[in-house]
Amino acid sequence: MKKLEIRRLAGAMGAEILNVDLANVDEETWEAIHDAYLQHIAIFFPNQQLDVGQFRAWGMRFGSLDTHPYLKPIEGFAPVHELYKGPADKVVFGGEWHADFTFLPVYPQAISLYAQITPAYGGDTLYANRYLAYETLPQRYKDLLESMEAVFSITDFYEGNVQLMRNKIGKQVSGGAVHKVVQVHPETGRKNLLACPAFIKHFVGMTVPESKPLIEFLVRHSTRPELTARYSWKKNTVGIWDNRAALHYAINDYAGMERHMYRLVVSGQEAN
Ligand SMILES: O=C(O)CCC(=O)C(=O)O
Ligand SMILES: [Fe+2]
Repeated sequence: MKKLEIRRLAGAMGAEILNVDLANVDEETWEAIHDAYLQHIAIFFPNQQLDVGQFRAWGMRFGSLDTHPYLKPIEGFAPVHELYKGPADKVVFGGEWHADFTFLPVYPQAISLYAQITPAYGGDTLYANRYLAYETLPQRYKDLLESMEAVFSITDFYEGNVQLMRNKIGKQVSGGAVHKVVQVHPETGRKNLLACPAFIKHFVGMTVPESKPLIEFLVRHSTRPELTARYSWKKNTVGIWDNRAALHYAINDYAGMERHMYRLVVSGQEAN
């Protein structure tokens, strides 16, 4: 196996891997990639030449794939689907800090995108490291949060997002879930903070107004610039991020231009 050539994106998280052809990955290289994914949380592979089937096979190395309840799959390649934002489209998919589908009891492990068309500038994705969010809390907050749970539900944000997308299907998910605020990552065993502003509603045993100040603090803390990385996509880059360790945010700053991604979602497992 050749050693991975890794270029870190920022102090907090994220890395580009420069010397791998995802169409030809032997077992040892796969293990190194998987280690890099767990360590860097979001990893990106520029200049890949995969067909949709190969992209799907890449995703399936991480686990089984989820069918998206709102978006049509690419014909013949379900459940891989597309994200497309055209020059006149106003709404972006994922334009708020979130971890995907945390309004479900079991939420996805990972999201992978494969860039097909990227705007001349803009359309970056922001990521925030949830391990660091936990680790940088003062001990008193860690103690307080250890036993706390929160209610997450699907919100107008997500419904509105998807309503305006082109390749949608009519199905709706109604979601509501209770999660521990301090989560233990099933593979790394590391604690991380789940303060997902798109979907978190209130703490269990507290009303919305009672929860609001602490939620606001935790979200602000989780998304401080020091805890984030930003990725600027180029055509043919494949990226994957660990939805159990990151928040992410799609930046809506390329009005008048096109952005087109293939997308797949790796299924999560029952929480511990
Ligand atoms: O398009 C992006 O940059 C990310 C969108 C998003 O939130 C997702 O794919 O889950
Ligand atoms: Fe997302």
